[in-house]
Amino acid sequence: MAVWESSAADISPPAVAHAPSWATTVDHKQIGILYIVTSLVFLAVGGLEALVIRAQLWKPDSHLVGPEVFNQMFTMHGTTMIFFVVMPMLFGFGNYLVPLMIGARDMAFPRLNAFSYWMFAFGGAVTYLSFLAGGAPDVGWFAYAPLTEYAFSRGTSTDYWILGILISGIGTLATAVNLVTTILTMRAPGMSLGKVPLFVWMMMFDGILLIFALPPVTAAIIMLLLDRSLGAHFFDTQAGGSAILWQHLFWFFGHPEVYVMALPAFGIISEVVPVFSRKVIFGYESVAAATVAIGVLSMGVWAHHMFTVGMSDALDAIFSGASFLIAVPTGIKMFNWIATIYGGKLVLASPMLFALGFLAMFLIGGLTGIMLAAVPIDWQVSDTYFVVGHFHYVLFGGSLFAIMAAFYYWFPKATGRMMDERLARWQFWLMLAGFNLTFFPMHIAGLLGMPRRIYTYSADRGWTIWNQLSTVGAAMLAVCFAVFFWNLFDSVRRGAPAGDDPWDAWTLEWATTSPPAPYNFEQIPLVRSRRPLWDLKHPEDPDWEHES
Ligand code: HEM
Ligand SMILES: [Cu+2]
Repeated sequence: MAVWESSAADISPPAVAHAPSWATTVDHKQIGILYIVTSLVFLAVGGLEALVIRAQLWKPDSHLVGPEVFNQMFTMHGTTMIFFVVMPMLFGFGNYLVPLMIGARDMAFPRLNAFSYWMFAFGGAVTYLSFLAGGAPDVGWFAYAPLTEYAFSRGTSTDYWILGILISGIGTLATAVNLVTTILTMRAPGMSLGKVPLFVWMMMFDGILLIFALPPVTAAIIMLLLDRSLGAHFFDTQAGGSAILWQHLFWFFGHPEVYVMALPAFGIISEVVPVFSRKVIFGYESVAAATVAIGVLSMGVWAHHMFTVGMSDALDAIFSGASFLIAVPTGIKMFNWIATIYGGKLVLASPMLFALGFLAMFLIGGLTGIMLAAVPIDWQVSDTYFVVGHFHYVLFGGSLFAIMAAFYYWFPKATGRMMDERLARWQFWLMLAGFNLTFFPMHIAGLLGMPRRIYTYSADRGWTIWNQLSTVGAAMLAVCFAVFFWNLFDSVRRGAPAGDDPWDAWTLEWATTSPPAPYNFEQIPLVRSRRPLWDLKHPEDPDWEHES
């Protein structure tokens, strides 16, 4: 049986095709789509908050919004983007794709999976309900003590932040356990761990990383709750507590969190780049091994966020060294992707364009990261816009470019329709230009001494022009996302029929119909190599004859 043979006469959107109810579903594909759609809503909200920040900083001595609102905007923007956009969006893709890619019928714990989604949605809602209860959180996404102690943060906004993050964190931990279990126990016959698609490999380490990184921050958040409501003094220096303790606990999670967002993005790139270079990935084993190395190392670098709190020189040196080290496995991956592209027959369709955008932007973010790992440089630019520029190249460049590649690549699988390629190109160039225009000048403003999180500045500082460039860039990004949302919306209804395998790809998700039936595969496929679909399509030259 040709498993990729089309039987999908019905390509209406999955919502219509087979959905008794989205509210009660335990199907991994529907849950994946719920994750993705919900995080798109949050992306729009977080983007609007960014626009408020940028509008306020457009000119010196601006009074567009007051300082209170400004603090709420950058806090909610950061919190939203990290916890309610990038992480759940990547989990959405993981949920949708992992069972399909390993030839399984669902996740290991389908009901737990639904629970996870609802905890994320509920946590997000709780955080935003603060707006109705006297004001949104305004203490920054890393919520430094003692600012968050009741003495400095009256009212309930910080409690909303605590509860929202706590609730969504429970869902995240459940997803992590679910992903790891699924990948370890539900792979199709013949698919050893050395044969899983790299996206699956990276989602597994993503889960493992979360299982280690989440408990400390959960503990810290509960301690903060105790401080605020039951008179404990964990972080209250006046009563013998330690504010630095918060920073250690928070960043023990906060740094790995960067890789929690980056690993699935690396996984997406590792799927897209080979297919659109028409080559197998260069060095599968070393990409997989580098993932493990990144996972381990990322647990040991958290205090590079704390070079300026007054740790000992020895500690500064140790964390600086460990941070430099992490560039090695990351560099290995970069090398592997570039070696895959090199000499390939490049197909410059939209997923590949965004993947190339990812490679270039993430490289810049990585390079400024190495600069910041050098303690003397960090001492100079810590808490300036240089850092804001750096981490947006890593987070936005690293995750959103990959997420866009994922949308254009897998949309046909989930809906049976293609997205519009012409709009995709418009979006790509708008995003590339807008992104660099927004975030590159921030490095310069930072070097000129502009601190982060200031609500306004005076005209004589020389920061005005760099802020104006940033704000124009942000407006371009807004247009870029409008184009993207329109393309999604319109393609669901009117996109050209895609067929089962529009990109001539070779992993198992393309071996079933588009959209897949609720049970995914009529027959669980037998796997003999890393490219099972290639083997089926090319019986004269199957991969398993070459793979070790
Ligand atoms: C639409 C594009 C975006 C623009 C224009 C933008 C702009 C900004 C600005 C101006 C700040 C304030 C910096 C400060 O005062 O310290 C900020 C903070 C932040 N942004 Fe974005 N951003 C965008 C997208 C993203 C994305 C996609 C992420 C993904 C994770 C993200 C994560 C953050 C974080 C974590 C903060 C720190 C908030 C804090 O300091 O508490 N941003 N952003
Ligand atoms: Cu870090």
